[in-house]
Amino acid sequence: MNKTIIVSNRLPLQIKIENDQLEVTPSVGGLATGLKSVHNDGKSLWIGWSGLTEEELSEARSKEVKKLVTAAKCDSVSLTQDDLENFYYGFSNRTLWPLFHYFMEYTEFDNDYWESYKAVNQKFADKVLEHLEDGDTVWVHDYQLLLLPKLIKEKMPNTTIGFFLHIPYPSYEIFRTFPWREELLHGMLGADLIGFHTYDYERHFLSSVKRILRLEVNFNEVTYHDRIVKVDSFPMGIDYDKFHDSASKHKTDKKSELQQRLDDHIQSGSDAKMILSIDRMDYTKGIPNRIRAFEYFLNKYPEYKEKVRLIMLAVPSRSNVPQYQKLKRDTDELVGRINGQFSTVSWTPIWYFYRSMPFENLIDLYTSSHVAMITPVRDGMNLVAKEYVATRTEQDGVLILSEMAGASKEMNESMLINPNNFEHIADTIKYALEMPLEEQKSRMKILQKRLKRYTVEKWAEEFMKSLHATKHLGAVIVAN
Ligand code: GDG
Repeated sequence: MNKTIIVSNRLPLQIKIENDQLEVTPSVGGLATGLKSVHNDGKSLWIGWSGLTEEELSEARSKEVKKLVTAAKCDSVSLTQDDLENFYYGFSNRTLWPLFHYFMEYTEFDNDYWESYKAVNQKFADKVLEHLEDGDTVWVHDYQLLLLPKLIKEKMPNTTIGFFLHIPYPSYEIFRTFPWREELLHGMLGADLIGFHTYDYERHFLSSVKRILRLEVNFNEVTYHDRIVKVDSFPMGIDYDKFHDSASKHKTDKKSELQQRLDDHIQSGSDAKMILSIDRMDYTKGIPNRIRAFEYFLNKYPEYKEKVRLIMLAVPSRSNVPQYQKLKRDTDELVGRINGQFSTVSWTPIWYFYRSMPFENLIDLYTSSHVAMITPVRDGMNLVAKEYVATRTEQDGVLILSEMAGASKEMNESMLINPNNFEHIADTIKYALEMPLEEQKSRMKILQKRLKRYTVEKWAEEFMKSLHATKHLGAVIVAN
């Protein structure tokens, strides 16, 4: 029986050293959930990095990790501290991440980073090739592994390879500035199917392929050597039932301390309302803009003072990259300034948490907030927006969503805003806070129906179906 190999930068397990002991927890992220059906059914293997560098692993410990990883039907790629610095924090997060999110001013083109990126992609390829047999299928994930499809295809041309990009694909005008643009495109075109979250990303990619490589493109098919590469959009969903059911169950569970505090706030005034935002602390998520827009709202509509609170959960991320450190300082300062300026003895306008929270607290936040304000300046999809909607079991609540998030393409019934237009955001916050229940429900109902239908499992299923169908495309071009 042929197998499916999933490849991503990180494995669907988190391995840490705590008190000199290895600690393993399964990842609860969207990708791990979505690929459960692909990974658990039938014959499959997941390849990725364990989270511990070679320097952190003694020989004995490596064996222990190997055992844990094998038990979860995985195999790990061994990375050094230097790989981590140059491939991960360097090329992946200081070059590709900012460039693909339109942050040209943050993008570093560094040859050492590039060399490391190529070397680490080769390490992943070697690991895949160790396991690969004729007729197997490989699904490669995300921007850390753009060169991998080609490295596999060159050695094993009969392998069916899928690639999915979780972040935006930028317009040609941005992508063309990239010094290694041809190599990157050839790397991706090693795949038989290339998937993006939205049709726009797909179009941008095809335009780069046409203009940079001068390849023939027919609708969404690229003729590449003796093959056809299919390009398509697969908007990623969430595990709808998990969020919806947790929110229903949450009503009868014993209240957490956080929930108690949230209830106290809501009961503090007859119309006290909460606006929620949750993101990784990342400059693409538009955190400072959101705080400034909230300040603008309080100035423009002072009658809302003491009646509304912004709850902001910012999860620490990539904190050794300078731009992330600056973002953290700017955010701290902005929150401090606004709270200093507006607070009263009984009211603090912004509750700011810089940490991650357990899943149950996330549900507390989603279910207690009248409005969710998800306003990235650029975001591949944004699953938080979808999770908020899934937890609204009474179909009340309003989602304010940035047009710059991939999710906006499927969530027209939310209140769409441009994250740079504070005037419009302020008016939208007011509208959301005053929206009649009937309108909230009619919007939520449609949003929920769509999310329930196109879940993350469905996303994985559709991608795999489309990937297997490409076998037929290969046959057509050979016959011609
Ligand atoms: C990338 C792309 C694309 C957040 N805080 C906590 C927590 N979370 C969970 C959320 C959500 C996930 O993390 C974040 O997903 P997003 O999609 O919002 O954002 P990225 O991490 O930037 O993901 C993005 C995604 O890939 C998938 O393709 O949508 O555009 O940038 O699931 O619930 N979970 C827990 N505690 C927290 O404090 N337990």
